[in-house]
Amino acid sequence: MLAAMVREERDRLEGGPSAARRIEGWHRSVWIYFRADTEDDPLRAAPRASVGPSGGDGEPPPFDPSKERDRDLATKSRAKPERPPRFKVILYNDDYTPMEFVVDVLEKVFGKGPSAATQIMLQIHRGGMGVAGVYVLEIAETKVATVLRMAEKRGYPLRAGVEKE
Ligand code: TYC
Repeated sequence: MLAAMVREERDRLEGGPSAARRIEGWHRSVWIYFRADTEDDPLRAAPRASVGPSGGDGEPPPFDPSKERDRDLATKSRAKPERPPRFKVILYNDDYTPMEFVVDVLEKVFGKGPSAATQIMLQIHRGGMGVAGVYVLEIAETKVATVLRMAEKRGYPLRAGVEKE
C-alpha cells in the first residue's frame, strides 16, 4: 500500500521544478534520494529514481542500493559556491615608458578601447598609478606577467602588480 502511494507520488513529482513544493508534507514519512549528477539544488531536480518509506522522524533510513533502479544515486549538499575574490591589476608610472606603449598594453592585454586606454594611461601618468582591470587572482597574475614580459622585451621599466579589491 505504502509502496503504491510512494510510486504514485514519485510519478507525480517526475519532471517539474515545483517538485520541492510538492514534496512538502511527505518529508516526515518519505525520503527521496536524488541523482548526484543533477543541478546544484537537488530539490529543483526531478527525482528520477528512488522513493522509499522511512521509519518516521529523524534520520533517513539507511540507503539501500537493492531498492534503487540506479546505483549512482546520492543526496546532494546545498552548499552555494562562493564568489572568488577579485584582484586589481595596477600599473605604475615611470619616467621612461612611452605613453603609446602603455596605451597599447591597455588595449591588447586588458581589452580597453583606445579612448579608455588613453584615459587610464593619463591617470597613471598624473597620479602615479592606476587600475588596468579587475580579475580573479590567477588571471590577474597572468596579466601582470604578460605586461612585464612585453615591457622587458622593449627595454621599458614599466611596473605592474596585483592588489586585492
Ligand atoms: N610617464 C610616462 C611618460 O611620460 C608615461 C607612462 C604612463 C608610463 C603610464 C608608465 O604606467 C605608465 N612617458
